Amino acid sequence: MSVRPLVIIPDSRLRLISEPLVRVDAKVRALVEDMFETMYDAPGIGLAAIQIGVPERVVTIDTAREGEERSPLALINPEIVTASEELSVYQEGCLSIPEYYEDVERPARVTVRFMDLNGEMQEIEADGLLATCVQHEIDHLNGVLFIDHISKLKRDRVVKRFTKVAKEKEREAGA
Ligand code: GNR
Ligand code: NI
Repeated sequence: MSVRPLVIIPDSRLRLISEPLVRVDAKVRALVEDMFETMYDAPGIGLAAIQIGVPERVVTIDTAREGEERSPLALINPEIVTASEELSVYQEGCLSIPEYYEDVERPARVTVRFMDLNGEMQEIEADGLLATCVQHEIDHLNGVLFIDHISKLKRDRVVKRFTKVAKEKEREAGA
């Protein structure tokens, strides 16, 4: 069990399409444990495996508030099967784009099909923050970031800022 380093933009791994899993074995369970540990440590309400550099279709979520009991949810190969026409707006953030927040509009309710840690198919209906979070995480599995849903002007500005920081860090490390 360990907290793993987070992959931050503009790292090109965040643009990979993650691979589906064929079965849930001990290796997948160990990955999920590391993902929960990393997500709670951050802290964040969701994490996709690619955010710790693993291009597999695995997501962890816990939208319980601080002080509330934990409600961990692990989704293997999650898929949206239905989405409401009604949209809702949430201010989103992403552990791969630290300390940047912007409003994003998405379907207000979704039905999600996935495999659980016992390898059994499950379906959940989500609304509110959970609906937003699960869509944000499934986007990660497809190489999509929440900044892809905002204006190009805002997106270019934030990518530029993180690119500059990454170059500075690289230079410090190399010097
Ligand atoms: O911690 C997170 N908070 C959040 C807030 C609003 C919408 C989505 C999210 S997910 C984010 C963690 C993350 O980057 N998951 O990929
Ligand atoms: Ni994210």
